[in-house]
Amino acid sequence: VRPTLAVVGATGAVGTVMLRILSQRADIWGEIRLVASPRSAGRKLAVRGEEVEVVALSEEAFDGVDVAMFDVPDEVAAQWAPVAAAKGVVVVDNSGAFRMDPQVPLVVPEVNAHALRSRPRGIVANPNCTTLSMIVALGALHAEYGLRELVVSSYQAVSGAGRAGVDTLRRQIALVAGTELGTNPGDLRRAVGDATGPFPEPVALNVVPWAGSLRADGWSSEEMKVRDESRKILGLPKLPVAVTCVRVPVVTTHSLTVHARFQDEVTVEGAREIIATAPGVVLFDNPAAGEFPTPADVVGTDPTWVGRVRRALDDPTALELFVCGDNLRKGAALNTAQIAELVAAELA
Ligand code: 2RA
Repeated sequence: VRPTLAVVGATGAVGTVMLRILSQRADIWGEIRLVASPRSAGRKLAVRGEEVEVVALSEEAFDGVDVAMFDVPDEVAAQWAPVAAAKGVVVVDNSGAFRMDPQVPLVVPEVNAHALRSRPRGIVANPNCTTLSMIVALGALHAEYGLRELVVSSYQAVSGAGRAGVDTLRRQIALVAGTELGTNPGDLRRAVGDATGPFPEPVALNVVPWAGSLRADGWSSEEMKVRDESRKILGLPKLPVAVTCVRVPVVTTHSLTVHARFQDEVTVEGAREIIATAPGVVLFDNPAAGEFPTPADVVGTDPTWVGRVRRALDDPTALELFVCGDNLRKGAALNTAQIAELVAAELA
């Protein structure tokens, strides 16, 4: 019999993309049960071409379930993932609740599928979308060259902050379109007023050097996630990682600039070949023809796109890259689906 899958958080921003991905990928599942907050119970959503009624999150919702994907806030996952796991369900959790738990593997199938073997809590964690948007490319380069240091800046899409993020950008764009706002200090902030949604500053016609919440010494939670999760996935617990996370007025697809230093000298030709042949990565790098990845082209696609591959001018062991990945697909739903498929293959 084919395994039963539960999608917990089916009505959210990532849940919506998940249902689309489940409809597009090889159909390995028996029942797909859609689970959400009691507020959404009774709604009908389409998956695999069928309307499925959403059931409320409860212990019984996990009866007979083999694998459950969680796309819910941290506190909901922290409460309910152990409930599901106690019933023998393998949980693939996309929240931040368990990622750094040493008893929970943090898995990117192209990079560290082997980590799936040990999951004593019955929970597997899916990385944060910013980490995921670059780590497949970096994992491939690390396997060949041995990573020694990372310096990263992100250009994060507003859908990383969920539906509220997208609604906020759209509202602000409507407010500023056709005006001369953005030409005097503070004019954008005054026009937008309190309507900054999940962001601390206007995001339309602006860039905001902040994502997440405040951590020690001025770091943001998003920056700490990129550092901690990259170390865990790559198995490099002491990797020096310098990161600044920035929100930009893009709906979906995170971009990153990466300065990656390796053990020995690298060549652009070698790096390009690794990137071009790595599973899940696309090399799109011909600046003479105006070709490099941008969110406008990458959104809605599965791979990690890499362009602007250069050797650092002052360090023959380092590369400079520009990387784009759809933060809702590989950055969230797709990676979760890939992990769940690996677990399902074990159960078969
Ligand atoms: C963001 N990475 O883009 C976060 C969401 N997990 O806000």
